[in-house]
Amino acid sequence: MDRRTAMKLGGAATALLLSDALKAESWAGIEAQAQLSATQTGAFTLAPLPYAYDALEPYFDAETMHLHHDKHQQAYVNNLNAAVAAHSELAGKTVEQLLLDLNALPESARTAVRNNGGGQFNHSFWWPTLGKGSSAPKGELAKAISAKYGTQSAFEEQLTKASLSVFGSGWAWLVRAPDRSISIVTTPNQDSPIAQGLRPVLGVDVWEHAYYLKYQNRRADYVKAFFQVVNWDYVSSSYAAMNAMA
Ligand code: MN3
Repeated sequence: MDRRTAMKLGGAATALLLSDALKAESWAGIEAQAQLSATQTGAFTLAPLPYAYDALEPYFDAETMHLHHDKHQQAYVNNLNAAVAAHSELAGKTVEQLLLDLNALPESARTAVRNNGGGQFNHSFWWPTLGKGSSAPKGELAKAISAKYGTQSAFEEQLTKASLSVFGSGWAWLVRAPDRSISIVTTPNQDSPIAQGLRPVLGVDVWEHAYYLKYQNRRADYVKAFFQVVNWDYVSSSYAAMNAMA
């Protein structure tokens, strides 16, 4: 099956094809990631938000969402395109392929791809995990969280603690390792868990651009608000899809 055929078959098939090509231990059928995988031209693009800019009000304000998505993520996309355009051997690679083996990249592109490819991947992963209308994890994810952390509130406390521990800009994540274990990790800047072989399940963007307009320096208030806008239905089904595939 060639890539064009895989694209026509949709996200899940594309993800499987990539898994094959990369001999990855596991590959999640996460919709946002599959959409990214379908970017075949080397011309990375900014996908629209999967909801209205004001959909997460009053927790995440519309103005922040506009800036965060339209300006910050767009800048990552533009810079990633520029970095890849300067290296013909990188043409056609997906953002995941670029991030999975940063050491294989030409040294002159490595930092730009790490930062901007990470920014593109992390934000594209992130937007669909947000939304309103579901308040708790379900199914396999609910079981995994209670096995590891005891209760949902204990888990949220741990993820909050990790979010507050990030010095400067970065992310806190719930990740899934190839052995199916889950854990909480942090990454600096736009480093992505996939570069460490970990699949993100849930992330908290703790860059000030995510919260400064509304919450100023009060990162703790922002993280509290974050838990009001997690789309647990989406996150739970993405997690179940990871388990189903590996
Ligand atoms: Mn951000």
